[in-house]
Amino acid sequence: NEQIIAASKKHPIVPLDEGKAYKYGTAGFRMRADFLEGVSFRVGLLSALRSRKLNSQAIGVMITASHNPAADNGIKIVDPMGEMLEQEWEAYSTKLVNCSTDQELADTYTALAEQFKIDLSSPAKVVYGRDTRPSGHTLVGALADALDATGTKYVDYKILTTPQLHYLVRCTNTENTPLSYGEISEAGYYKKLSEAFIRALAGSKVQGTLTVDCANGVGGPKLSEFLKYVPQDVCPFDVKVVNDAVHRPEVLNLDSGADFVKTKQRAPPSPAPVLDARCCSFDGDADRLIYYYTDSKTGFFMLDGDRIATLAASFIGDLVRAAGLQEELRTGVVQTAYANGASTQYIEEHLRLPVVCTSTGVKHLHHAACNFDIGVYFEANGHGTVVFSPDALRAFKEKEPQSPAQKEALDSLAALGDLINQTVGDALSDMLMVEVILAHKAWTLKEWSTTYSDLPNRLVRVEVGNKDLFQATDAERRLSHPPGAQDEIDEAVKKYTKGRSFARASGTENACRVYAEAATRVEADELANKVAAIVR
Ligand code: 16G
Ligand code: ZN
Repeated sequence: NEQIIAASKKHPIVPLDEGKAYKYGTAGFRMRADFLEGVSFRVGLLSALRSRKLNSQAIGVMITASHNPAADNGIKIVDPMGEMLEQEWEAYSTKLVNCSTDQELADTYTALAEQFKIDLSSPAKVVYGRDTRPSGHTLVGALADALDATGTKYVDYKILTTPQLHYLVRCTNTENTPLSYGEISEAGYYKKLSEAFIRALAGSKVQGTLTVDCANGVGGPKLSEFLKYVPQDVCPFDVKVVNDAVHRPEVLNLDSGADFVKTKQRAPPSPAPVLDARCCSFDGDADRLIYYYTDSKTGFFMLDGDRIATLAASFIGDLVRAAGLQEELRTGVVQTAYANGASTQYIEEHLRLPVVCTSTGVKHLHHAACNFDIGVYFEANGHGTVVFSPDALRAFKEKEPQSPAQKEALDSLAALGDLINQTVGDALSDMLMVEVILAHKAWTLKEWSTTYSDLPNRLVRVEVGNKDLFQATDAERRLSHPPGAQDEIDEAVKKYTKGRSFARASGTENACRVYAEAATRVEADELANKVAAIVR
């Protein structure tokens, strides 16, 4: 305890304004970086406890603020299989971070250890990485001091994308087991992906050039590194990496990246859009992906998370049938209330697959997707992946094919199982999946975009005094509080053809968000404004 107190003095916590507390939110602790040094130290203490609680398995810590401005940063804890921290422990980390003195911190740490019967002399391990933000350097220093003070072994993987860190955590904890996930190194990640990419293409050729906007974040250098692992003679893959100025931290996420494209509904101004070019954007830590193109007649067209989900579900659904596994394996799609109603209808009626709706936040979607043998999940904002159950992966490898076509389908499914990051949404891995599917179907983005037509929709951010007054149920599709609000919303929605609208409190800022869709642009806007007025 002396050691913890002495080390903590070097990384004091910044007191917040009266009545405010730090909170482990949807994406961990996230705010202006100057507040986070003490937080990072305390997250180190918590990760050490969590590792010891889970039989010395490695815990991951990722330092990133994703698509937020360069001056922000954030800290997230990753559980042993590469999944998000268990929810109950979010509360313990919030508790530890909000201790007001070093003594209270040390006492709370000891109390948690006692509560969970943790042997503080057993081994513990933490692995961590950070994005390209300059503040990350100080934050990992504070983290390492906490790990030293608690006798925890650690590996500093330096600069990584968020999904790479998730990958490394899973590899570390499955080494030399039947669940082994890959070589425990950044190079191992590239090798696994490039090898699976070639296998999944199975001779199909990627057409034309793909332009990848990397938001001037960590995805740029990592994508360039990955490309060195793709032998151009075997597998021609023409990628133009743009917005990769990581040496200029002030331009991170500036007028670029997946969040910019999704919220502004337009291509990044730089480089100047090229007509009909196949483009995609990563976000600042490369866990979100959005595709788009600009047509000479119809202008900008975006293929967001909903489109990626439908593309993946349609392709994988066909493969499962071709492999004769449709009776054995349950395939389904998980969305949030933000998914365009047209995409949901397309999946249910055209692809004939079940759709589950969950609350916003990757942990909710991921969890629900794991209830299927093949679970496709994407948020409309471009974060998502496809998860395969152990039964599914076994079937791909062990089922005896009865025909060459069936063998081909089984091999493709096995390759996708290796290509698609099983731990979390991964822009690089998802991009390779999309490229594989487009290559197999010989589709351009235009052909992909004609599978269904989106309902016009509008998202409004509403400033409210206290967003906690707004409580939602039914996967955030209905308000239970304040009383009466939902009845008013229902009244408004009834008046519109194909109308759908909901309001929910943001999990990341003090505001409410209103989403509305309807048969026409004018109606969607009108409905959004009406519901915003009800909430305001
Ligand atoms: C976080 C979530 C993201 C979600 C967003 C919603 C993770 C890793 N990230 O960024 O999935 O879409 O919050 O923000 O879970 P909101 O609650 O402010 O609308
Ligand atoms: Zn991100």
